Amino acid sequence: STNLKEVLSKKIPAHNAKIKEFRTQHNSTIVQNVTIDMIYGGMRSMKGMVTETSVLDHEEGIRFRGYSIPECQKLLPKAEGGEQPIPEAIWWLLCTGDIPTKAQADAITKDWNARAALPAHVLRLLDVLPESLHPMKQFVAAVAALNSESKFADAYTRGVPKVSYWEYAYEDSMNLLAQLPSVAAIIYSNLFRNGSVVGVVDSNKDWSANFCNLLGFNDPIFSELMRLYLVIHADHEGGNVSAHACHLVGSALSDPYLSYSAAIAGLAGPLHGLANQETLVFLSKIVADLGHGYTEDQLGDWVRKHLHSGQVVPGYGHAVLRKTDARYECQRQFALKHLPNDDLFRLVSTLYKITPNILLEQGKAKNPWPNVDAHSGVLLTHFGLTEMNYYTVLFGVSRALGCLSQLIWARGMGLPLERPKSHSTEGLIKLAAAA
Ligand code: FCX
Repeated sequence: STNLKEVLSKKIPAHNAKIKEFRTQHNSTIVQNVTIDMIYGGMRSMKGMVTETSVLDHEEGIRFRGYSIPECQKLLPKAEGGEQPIPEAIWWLLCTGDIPTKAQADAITKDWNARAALPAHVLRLLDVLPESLHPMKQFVAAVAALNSESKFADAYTRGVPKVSYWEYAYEDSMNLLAQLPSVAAIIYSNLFRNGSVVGVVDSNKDWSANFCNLLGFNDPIFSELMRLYLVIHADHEGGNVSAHACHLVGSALSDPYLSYSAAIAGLAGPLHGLANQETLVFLSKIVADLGHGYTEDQLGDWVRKHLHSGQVVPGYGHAVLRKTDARYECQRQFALKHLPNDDLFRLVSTLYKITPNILLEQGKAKNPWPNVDAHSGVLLTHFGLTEMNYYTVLFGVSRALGCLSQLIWARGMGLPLERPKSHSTEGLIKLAAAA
C-alpha cells in the first residue's frame, strides 16, 4: 500500500503483541545497575527509554531502523535526477521500519503538499514577532501556535479510545511536517529578505525542493544538499535533548505541536542544535584573525588559545559518539564532490586534521572527533545561505521527522507518562550508605 496510515494500522498492533510477550517474560529482568555517577552525570549511558526509530552506536554512528547513512543513501528513493534520498523516504522508513518504494515516498510528497497551508493567525504571529527575536525562538512560538489545529487535542477532549490516539498523533504529525517548511521560510524571509520571497508550494516538487524554493534558492545542487541535510539530521535515538523533550512532553498527552515545540526549544541550546550556528561563528573568527593563508601550526595555536579562554570547540565532542560522526563524514563526501576548492571547506578539513589531537592533549573531552555540526554551516554558506543564526531552524525542520515518527509510535504503543524518580543529595547520601 502507498497509504502510510494503513500500513501503520497493521504494524502497530503486531508490534504491541511482540512487546506484550517480551514483557510477560522479562518485566523483572535486570539490564543495568544505576550508579551515583549516572545520576549526577546527566543520566549518561543510563538505559531508561524505548525509542524504535533509530539507535546510535558510539563508534559507527546512527542507524535509522537498522540502516546506516550510507545504506540509506544507497537504498532510499531519490528525486528525479538526484543522488540523495528524499526526506519523505526516511519518514516512511522511520515510521514503518521498511525501505519505501518510490511510489510510497511519492505518496508522502503528495500528501504533504496537500496539507501545507498555514492558518491565518500563525502568519499574523510571524509577522509581528520582532527582528530581535532569534529565528529558533520564532520557530518555537509558531509551532506552538499551530496547536490550534490539533486533531489530537480535539480527539482527547472528545474522549476517543486510547487505542486510537496514534491515529490523531499521525494526522497532526503529517500536517506539521507539511507546514514546517513554510513556517521556516517565512521566518527566513521576514528576518533576512524583508518579507519578500516566500513562494508557494508546488505540488509537483518534493518537500526539500519546495523548501528551497520557498527560501528563494533555485540551484538544484542546493536542493540535493537540503535533501542530505534533512535526512541526516532527522533522528539520533531517543535520549538527545530534542528527542527526549518531545517524548517527555508528549507523554503527558500534550499534542504533537506542543511536544515538538518543546523539542525545538531544546534544539536551540548551544550544546545541542545551536552548535551548527556556533561552528560558523567560530570559523568566521578564525578567518578574521588568520585569513586563509594560515599554517597548521598557526591554526593549532589559535584553537589552543580558544580552549584556554574557557570556550568549547563547537562541532567537536559528543555525549555518546566516540568516533567521527557518520553525519560529518557524509557531508565531507558531499563537499569533496561539489566544493573541493572552497576556502571554508579547506579550513574545516584542516581543523579535522589538528583539532582531535589538541582536544586529546587538553584531556577533557571524552570524544575528540567532529560531530554533525562541524560541517553543515560550511556547505550552506557555499550555496549562499550565509545567515548563520538561521541554521538551527533547518535542523529543527529535519528533527521533526524523527521526533514525530517516534511520537506516533509512543502513542501507538500506549507508552505512559514519563516520571523518573529524583532524589535530593541528602537522600542519595542515605541511599549510598545503605547500599
Ligand atoms: N571543546 C572543548 N571542551 C570540550 C569539548 C569541546 N568540543 N567537548 C567536551 N569538552 C569538555 C566538556 O566541556 C567537559 O568539560 P568540563 O568537565 O570542564 O565541564 C569535558 O570535556 C567532558 O565532557 P564530555 O563528557 O566529553 O562531553 P559531554 O557529554 O558532557 O558533552 C557535548 C557533549 C557535545 C555537549 C560537548 O562535547 C560539547 O560541548 N561540544 C561542543 C558543542 C557541540 O558541538 N554540540 C553539538 C553536539 C551534537 F552533535 C548535537 O547534539 O547537535
